[in-house]
Amino acid sequence: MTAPALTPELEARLLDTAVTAARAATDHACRNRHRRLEVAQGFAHDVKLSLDTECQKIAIEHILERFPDHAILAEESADTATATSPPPGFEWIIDPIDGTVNFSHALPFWCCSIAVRLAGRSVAGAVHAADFNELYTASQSGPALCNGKPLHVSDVPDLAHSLVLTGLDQKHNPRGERYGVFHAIADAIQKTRIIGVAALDLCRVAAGQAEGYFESGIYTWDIAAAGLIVERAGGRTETLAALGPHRWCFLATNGHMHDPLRKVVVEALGRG
Ligand code: LIP
Repeated sequence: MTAPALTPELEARLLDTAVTAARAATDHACRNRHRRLEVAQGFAHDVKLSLDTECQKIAIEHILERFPDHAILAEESADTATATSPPPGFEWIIDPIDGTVNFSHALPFWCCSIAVRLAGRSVAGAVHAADFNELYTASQSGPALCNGKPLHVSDVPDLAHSLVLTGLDQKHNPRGERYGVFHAIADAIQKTRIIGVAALDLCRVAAGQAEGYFESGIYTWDIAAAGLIVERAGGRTETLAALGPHRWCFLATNGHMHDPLRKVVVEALGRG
């Protein structure tokens, strides 16, 4: 089956739909903030909120109203046990609340991330960080924007002057390698930060506020929209390993210090 044609008009409609759906999801989360502790499922280092599922439903309704025959891959309903290939046509990738733990603590570092892929490649994406009033967008042939203003990655050329956003994969990687990689990155650069919201971290790389982002294990819905935003802002993204269904070891940078950071990460991962 051949992939459907992506005209400029369709690209614009897809982006507009990603924005509308992301805004609708965050609007629901904000209006129901008083319910932020309603837990659907608890884990040792993570949580699923009732609002995750509700916001996801709202986003899906907005998308299917406009594109009823498109496929959906969404965090709260995804099958993370069975390996599947992306469909040949359009597929929407939804993280209704990225940074759920932050949201549940009333920390403002959370967002809704929505991307649409064609044959497995992101062609449009929106990240809405409601508490910062920041809407990040990009499309395959359009610029990366924050609230309509162009984004560009930083010019910082080397590790010594770089700030890198990262995370600790506590849920899926209990063996301790995560601390080895963290130490290696921390020793090589100016500063690391763990903010706990991958999509927004990547948008901050696109905005030139951080030079890099690395996580040893992260899901497709955390990176599908913001990875495109980094690329359209002039940065570089790279999947270092496929870890299982929808899960990746992932690096994104301003491009200038990509190879040196990649070397640090790969060597540390190799040491286990
Ligand atoms: C979270 C990410 C965070 C990562 C966590 C988790 P969620 O997404 O954004 O950066 O370190 O492992 O995946 O679960 O809040 O949508």
